[in-house]
Parts: sequence; C-alpha cells; structure tokens
Amino acid sequence: MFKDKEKFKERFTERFVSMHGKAITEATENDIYQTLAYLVRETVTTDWLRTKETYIHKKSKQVYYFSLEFLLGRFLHNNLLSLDVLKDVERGLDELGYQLSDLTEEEPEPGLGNGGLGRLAACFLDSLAALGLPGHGNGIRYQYGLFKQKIIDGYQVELPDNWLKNGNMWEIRRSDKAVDVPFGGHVWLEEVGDGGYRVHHEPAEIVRAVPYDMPIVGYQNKVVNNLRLWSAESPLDDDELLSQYRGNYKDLLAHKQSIQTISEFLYPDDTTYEGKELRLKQQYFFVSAGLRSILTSFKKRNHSLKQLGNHIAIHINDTHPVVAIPELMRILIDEEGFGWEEAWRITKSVMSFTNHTLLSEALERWPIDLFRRLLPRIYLIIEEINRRFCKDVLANYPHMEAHMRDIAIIADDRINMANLAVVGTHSTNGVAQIHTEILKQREMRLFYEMFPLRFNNKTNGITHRRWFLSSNPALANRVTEAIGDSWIQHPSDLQKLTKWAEDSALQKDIAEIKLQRKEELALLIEKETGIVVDPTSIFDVQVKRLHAYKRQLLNALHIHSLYYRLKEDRSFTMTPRTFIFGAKAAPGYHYAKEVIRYINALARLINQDPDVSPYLKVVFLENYRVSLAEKIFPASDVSEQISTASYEASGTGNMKFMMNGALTIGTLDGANIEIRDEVGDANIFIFGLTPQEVMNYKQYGGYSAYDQYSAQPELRRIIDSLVDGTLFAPGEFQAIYDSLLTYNDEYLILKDFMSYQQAQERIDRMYQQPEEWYKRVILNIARSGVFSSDRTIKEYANAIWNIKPIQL
Ligand code: 26V
Repeated sequence: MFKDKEKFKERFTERFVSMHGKAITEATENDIYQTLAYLVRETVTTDWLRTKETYIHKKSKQVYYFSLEFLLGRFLHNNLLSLDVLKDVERGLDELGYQLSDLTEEEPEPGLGNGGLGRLAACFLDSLAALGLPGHGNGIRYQYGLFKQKIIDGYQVELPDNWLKNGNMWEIRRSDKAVDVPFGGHVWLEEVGDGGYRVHHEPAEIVRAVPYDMPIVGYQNKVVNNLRLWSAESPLDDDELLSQYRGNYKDLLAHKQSIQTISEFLYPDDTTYEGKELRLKQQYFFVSAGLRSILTSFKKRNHSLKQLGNHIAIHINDTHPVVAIPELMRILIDEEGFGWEEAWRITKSVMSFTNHTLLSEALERWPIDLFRRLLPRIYLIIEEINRRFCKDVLANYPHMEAHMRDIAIIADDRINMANLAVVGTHSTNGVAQIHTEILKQREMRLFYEMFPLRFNNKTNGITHRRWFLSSNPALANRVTEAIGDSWIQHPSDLQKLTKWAEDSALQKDIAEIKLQRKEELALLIEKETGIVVDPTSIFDVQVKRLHAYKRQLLNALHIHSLYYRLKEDRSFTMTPRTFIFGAKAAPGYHYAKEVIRYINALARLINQDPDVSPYLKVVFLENYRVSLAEKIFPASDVSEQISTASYEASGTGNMKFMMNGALTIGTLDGANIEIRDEVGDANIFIFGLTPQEVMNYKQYGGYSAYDQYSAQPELRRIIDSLVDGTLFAPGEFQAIYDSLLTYNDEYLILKDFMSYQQAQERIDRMYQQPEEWYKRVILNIARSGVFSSDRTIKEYANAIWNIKPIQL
C-alpha cells in the first residue's frame, strides 16, 4: 500500500486535500476516516481485480454462499491488518495527531444479520479469503440493518439502523450488472409438437436488482473475494414512468416505494417463522438475481451447463435461500432447454445446505396459496419435484408410505422448505456434532434412513483474525512471544501454549492484560450506564440474542439468589462479581422483553444497595452488536453458555470467549460439548441435565416445575418475589412467573438451578486461586485453535464444495 510510515503520511495528506478541498488542519474525524478508507480501497481494488482474473484464468471452481444475513461488522481495522500496514498507519496517524481507534469508530457498522447465523456467514467469508479459496457471498443490501436497541426505564425500545445515511466506503454499485426479477402474474404452457412445451410467464411485477459489491480482503495474501449484495429498484426509466403514471405522481411514488421495500429492512425475528409475503419476496429476489449473475458469467466463459457442478457450488445458508433449487431447475428447463432428469442432476450437484436450528417454530413452511400467487412458475416446479420424489420414495422404500406427510415437500397446504432442501441438494449438514446427531435421529430421521450419505457435520468456527488478533492485540502478541506466530496461519498451533500453562510469568502477564481490558470495559460501562464496576471483580458475561431457550432467566434468577444471600446471611461471602448482559429481543417477543426488564430491575435493586453492591453488580449493555462484542470478549472472565441441553445448535460466542481466555460455565449443548472434549472436564464448568435427559422429558413428560419450586425453598422465595410485591410492584413480573409455574417451565430452568448454583460456587472458589485460574485460561486459549473458522471452511471446501486454494 505504501513503503513506510513517511510514505503513508505523504500520500494521506495529498489524498486528504484532493478529497475534501481543504487543509488537513481543518479536518473532522470523519474526514480523516473517509480519507483513510479511500486509500485502503485503492489498494484493495487492484488485488480484487487480479483475484477475479486469476480465478477465471485458472478455471477455478468457485463457491457462492447464499445467505439472507451477513453480520459483517466494521472493515477498516481488519483491512489494515490484512494489508499488513496497521503499524505504519497507526504511527503515521499519531504523528498527524489522530488515534486510529477513534477513527475506526467513525465507520458505520453493517449489521445485516440477527445473530449467530449471520455472523457465521461473515466469519466464513473471512476464512475463504484468508485461505485463498474462491468463495463469494450473495445476499441483500438492506437499507436498514438490525434495529438499534435503547433501554429506557428498563424496557427495550427499537430504533431504525440507517447505516447507509453517510455513504458506505466499502461498496461499489454496479448498475451495469443489474438484473430483473419477475413476481406474480400467470403462467401458461404452449405445446410445441411431439409432447414438448414452452413455458410462458407474464409477471405482474418486475423488480430490478442492482448489485453492490464489497471486497472481502484475505489476510496478507493479496486475495480479495467478493460479497455481492442486491438492492431493489424500479426497472422503469423516466419515459416509462411518464407513460405509465402520466399525471399521477402519487401512484408513481407508491410504485417506487413498494419495490424498494423489498431490500428495505432485515427481518428482526429469528425465533418464529411467519408466512410474510415480503420475506418470501426477499428470498426469491436475491436468489434469482444471484443465480442470474453467476450463470451469465459462467456462460461467458463458454462452459457447458452440463458441467455446472464441476465449476460452481452454491451453498444454502439455512432454508432462507432454498428457492434457489427450483429457480435453477426453472432456468435449466425453461430457458436452457434441459430435460427434467438432466436438470435435476445438475441442480443437486451444485447445491448444498446447512441447517442451523432445531426449533420447530423457526422452520419455514410456506402456505401454498401465498407461494403460488407470488411465484407461480416456481410453485409448479416444486409440485413436480414433490410428485417425483414421493413416487420414488414409494417405489424404493414402500415402508415409508405411513410417513409421507412428514417427508413430502408439500403437505397440509404448505411447502416444507427444509424437506425441499434435503431433497434438492447433495449435502445437508448440521453445525456441531450433537446438533447433527439430533438432526439425523429426530428431525430428519426418515431422510437419514433413506440417504445416510447425504448427512454430515461441520462444527462451526470463528475467524481468529477478527476475534483475537485484531480485537485483542496485546494478548495475541503475548501468545506470539511465548510460542511464535505460526498460529496466525495455523491456529491449531495455539496448542503449543499447553506446555506454558503453569508458567507463572505468562500467567501474570495474561492476568495483567485481562485486567487492562476489564479496565477499558469498566470505563465504557460507566460512560454508557453510569454504573461504576470494579475491574478486579469477576466479569461474568452473557451476550447473545435473547431467547427463552438460551436461559438468560437462569442467570438472572441466580443473581437474584446472590442478592438475598448477601442481604440476609451475614456469614455469606463471595468473590466480587460483575454480571454483564448484552442481548436484543425480537421486537414482537414479549417474554424476551420481560426478561430484559427483569434483569434491569435486578440491576437497579442491586447496584444501589450498599449491603450488596460491594460484591455484586449487574450491567445490561444496550445495543449488543459486533463492534461491542469485540470489546467485551477480551474483557471477560466467565462465559455463560447455559442453554437447555439439546436446544442450541452450536453457539459461536462460546468459541470467542474461549479464545480470549474466559472460562465457560455451560450445559452439555451445541459446541460446548466439543469445547469440553478439547479442554477436559477440569477446565470448564459443566452443569445441568444432559441432552438425552432433556429429550426424555420432552418425549415422555414427567417434569413438574411445581415440584421443583416446592422442593427448593430458596428458589421458591425468589419466584414468589417476582409477583408478591416484596421487591417489585405486585404482579410486576407475572409473565415470567407464569412461564415458570403456570406453563411448567418449558426450558427446565428450575431443574437446572441448583446444579448451576453449584457450578457458580466452583467458579467463585477457583478465581481465588490465580495460578489455578490462569492455568485454565491458558489451556483454554491453547485448545481454541480447532474452533477457527479456517478449520471449518477447509472441511466444507474439501468435503462439500470441492474447491481448491489459489496462490497469488
Ligand atoms: C430464523 C428465522 C426464522 C424465520 C424468520 C426469520 C429468521 C431469521 C433467522 C433465523 C435463523 C435462526 C437460526 C440461527 O441463527 N441459528 C444459530 O446458528 C448459529 C450458527 O450456526 C449457531 O451457532 C446457533 O446455535 C444457532 O442458534
């Protein structure tokens, strides 16, 4: 990018003046940010072009990751690191009177995802580029990302996230690559002799999809892949608008508005499926546009579409992009003239699918009326896929006849998108061992019986570049000092730290670094909430979406118990602890919002009470997002991973904590199990029911929340106080009370309470022995290498996509 710090300053100053038309002495922080981002972009663009040309030249097979969500976070800092200019830029800016850390805060944050699924997509793009793999993203350029959360009087309030209002330095609009996407209308078949037919579709509406490309910069390897995000616009130019809406300006604006709505906002509910037409429009919109652009460039290179699966892989991130299957069938049959069998073979060879959740309420099952009205041709194709599939099943597995309602793609007037995904792809994977096993044995048991080889596991991972190297540089440097820097290229080399676990110098240094990060977080907490916390207390953190199954309530009830003990038992002592929460609730999820209100009520009760607050603090940080997460993980001692066993598909926050030297308190759920397998029982605090025990309760019944409540007096008192007016207003937390007692505690919180409390006591004691604690911290970091998304992506690349790295 430039040779050294002096060259950087020179180019920077030049560029500043030409960009802003004023002297650098007049600059605002935002001007400086823009200039720096511009310089980075210039460098990246050259590599971007060269990467693309190399893929073409080498005829590399390329994968396209189709996802409705990419929770990217900010780019500037990571791109500087990837271009290997971070140090020079930091020093150069310093001499010009600026702090890089202030400038990075100027960047608007692309929060184009809800939580784990969207962040995983972003980590995967990072790993693809870092590994020099030909892999790109395809998604939607939402005008509004996930809502901004404010906490007002303890309540969550949502605000729009207008992240594009000051422009986006990391995108290039490509109007010339726009494509049109048809919706609605009617379809008819024209006979063309000897049994053949031609399909005609007269759409009711055409939407123009305009791509915006974002460079995904590989780590110090000159590789730059592409993330293509689509924006919806009217296809009509001024003349056409004039002739269609002559004299009716209001209708004209309404037309534009209704089209732009498609890429206007990200759906903020990742708990419950809703059959919303707009959501289906979003899905077909980005899938159809993405496929069209992939096939256009493929055909330019004169390959035969018969070989599509040898050149292109398309990955379907959860069921949201599953319409890619019938859409590719439509293109191959209606536009390219393939017969059904051949088209089906090609489609299956291209497509693969990941399932990310076992929650039945999240599974997409579109009502056929809605679907047929919006996508009439696609619906016909799905009907035909279903007809042939059911026929094959009955022919080859006659004993399945009794189960056809469960495995059919269309049943009960709905299209089961998960079934379509399994049937229309060559690979279906889960995201952690236990999750994949449950998929095979429960949700997809019948499919697994018929197609055992199609199912496989790919345990999730996180990019150690963003979540360690970039967000925790002091710790990363200290690790490098101990074991060298090979772990940056080969994260499993972190295991070289194992033999340093008992080294007291390393332990002390890591403790010191952790304390510094905690001091910084304490300042941020004070600035944002006014709460003063003690950086030497245990920072015990639960950050993730708010869901009943993730059991933030279990954490809160435990805090409530500590409050009573401190308040009333004079002999009770504890290691001072700061409980930190960050969580967005879906705007329509009433229970989740009540849990937020309860946590904030506990915070108010506890933080101001002089009997309690020297030992206990509770902090709810508003607007949890990637940039806040980057500050939280390095400052955490305890990682709360306490979902009801069998409900969390994997979790990825658990991995980020581990890599940053926090110890996990967790259930045997998702990837916690694999973390336990890596570090051993002595280095993690496991508690609670096993997945099998939970599944037995669910299957056979036999759980009584009331019995738990009756048998545990301490717990009983806490639950009573939610409604009895002793701590809060009478009836104040009735909804939570009811979830536990009236509705029999669906997530088995009361059953796990005592075991959780005991695990927390073990943590309390262990923290008193720094050598014991920091030994475990080091072992956790040492074992975190397998949870790099580089490992995950290599597995996908080899076993599912069959793509190979390039050298530049
Ligand atoms: C679901 C839905 C349901 C329909 C409407 C909109 C919508 C949007 C997003 C989702 C995704 C829910 C699934 C999800 O995020 N799963 C998480 O995936 C992570 C990455 O694999 C995994 O670590 C988490 O355990 C899992 O909950």
